[in-house]
Amino acid sequence: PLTDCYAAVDIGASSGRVVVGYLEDGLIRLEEVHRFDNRQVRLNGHDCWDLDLLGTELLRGLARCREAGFAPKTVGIDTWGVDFVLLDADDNLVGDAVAYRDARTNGMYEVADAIMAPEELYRHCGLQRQPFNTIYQLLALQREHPEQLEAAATFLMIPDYLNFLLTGQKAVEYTNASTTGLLNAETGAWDETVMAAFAIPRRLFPNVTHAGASLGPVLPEVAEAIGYEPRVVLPATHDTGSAYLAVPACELPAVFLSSGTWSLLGVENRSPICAEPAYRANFTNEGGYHFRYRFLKNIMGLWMIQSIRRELNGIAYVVDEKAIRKGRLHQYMRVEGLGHEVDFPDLIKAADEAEAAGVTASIVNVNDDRFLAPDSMIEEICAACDESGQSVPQTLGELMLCVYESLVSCYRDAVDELASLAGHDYASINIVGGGCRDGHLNRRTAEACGIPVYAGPVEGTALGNLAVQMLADGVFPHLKAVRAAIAESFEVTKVEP
Ligand code: ADP
Ligand code: LRH
Repeated sequence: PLTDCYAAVDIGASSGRVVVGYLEDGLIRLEEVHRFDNRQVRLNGHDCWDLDLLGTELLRGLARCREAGFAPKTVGIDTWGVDFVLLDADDNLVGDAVAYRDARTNGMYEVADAIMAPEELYRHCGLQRQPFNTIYQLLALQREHPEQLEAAATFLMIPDYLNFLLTGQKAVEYTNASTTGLLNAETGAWDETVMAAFAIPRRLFPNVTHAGASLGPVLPEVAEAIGYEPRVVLPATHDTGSAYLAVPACELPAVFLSSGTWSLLGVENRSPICAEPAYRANFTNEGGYHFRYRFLKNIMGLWMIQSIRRELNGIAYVVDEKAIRKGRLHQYMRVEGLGHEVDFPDLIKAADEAEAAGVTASIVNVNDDRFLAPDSMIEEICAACDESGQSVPQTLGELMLCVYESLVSCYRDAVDELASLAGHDYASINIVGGGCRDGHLNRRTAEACGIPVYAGPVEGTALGNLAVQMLADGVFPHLKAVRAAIAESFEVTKVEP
């Protein structure tokens, strides 16, 4: 097998994949060896991640590397942010891995604000206020299951937990830890003032470890199961942190957009901006690789499109027989005569046709929390149009146009906010992630923002993950060199406004 290679395990909220990366004639090559649908399960009254599924797919994916003729030297795991597990003193799980869209954080803003004003919290952590930030999840846990916090010995985030399964080592990686709301944005260490104020036990949190560090070889039983013995190296374990690393930044100054379940739109800075105007614009400062900060806005993103697709296909978002509230076949917008499940290209086609027919799109505020986990995304969008006195979508095309128009108007506002905070305009938007395969969205983004869009690479996140592994192995001397190799190795599509 080829041993001069690296494996990225990149797990987003909607799907996970294992991608092998290696160098060939100075260019970076990728081969996807495994892909699976991620899902949530209803456990003990909450929507939770299926840790068994994640563990199984992780091992299956690593075994597939070997079957495809690779025995990667190192493996790196990244996932979505904010979510965590607790382990007891014997390293057994305490409670479930509750997922960030679960309703347990309802009402936690009020609880938190009574302890510390949100602008004060922002001065410490520089994190965009969102109901699912880890800090609010921990406050919810304090109220519902204080005994779990008492029984716990270690807090690990999802990628940290998967690393623990592979190696037996417990480490919390910095980029993902920066999505908790408990890390100090300036120092990059756990913010003891914040932890003390919110009575979050500091003892649970291992000191943060940085991307590039090695956790050592996989456990013997893992090596046996997958057929080789890689070391586990920490990439930027937050998927958005990995994605931003892989942006080719074609026309400077560039706005970055990591486009997947979420649209993460922003720029890379050398220091955090925790001042009042950034707080008011609700931009986040997430920790990046090697002293970089992602100054960005979380925009509801393609989650809305994923939800419409699932709903039309009658697929539950949370696996539970009783959970008909999510994922029932929508009565009013069946796609007739397709002969197959509705897929993204079908939805794009519906939008293209409505646009060609001259439909005027209604616009909703995509960042309204009502769209985080509605019972029916289609009905929620229609209700928002109705409540704001606009025409209610009657066809799939009208619905899709509404989503696209609403998304790109939010992109435009975010680009404008960035420009006014930075004091200069931006020349381009560089999109990476699954969403950059959406030609309708790319074109409308360029039109709405009035600057060119550069779309690609699609597997930006896996690529950013691999980049750090290659840096750790000395394949490239520094980040600038890997970024140059990425720009040379992958085709990027330019879309003019
Ligand atoms: P995540 O990592 O958050 O799970 P991805 O980066 O895999 O998300 O992106 C998933 C999104 O990519 C989907 O929601 C969809 O909007 C878009 N997408 C995937 N495949 C296609 C396709 N064939 N055409 C257009 N868009 C697509
Ligand atoms: C994108 C992402 C985003 C977080 C959200 C929970 O996958 O990591 O950066 O805010 O998921």
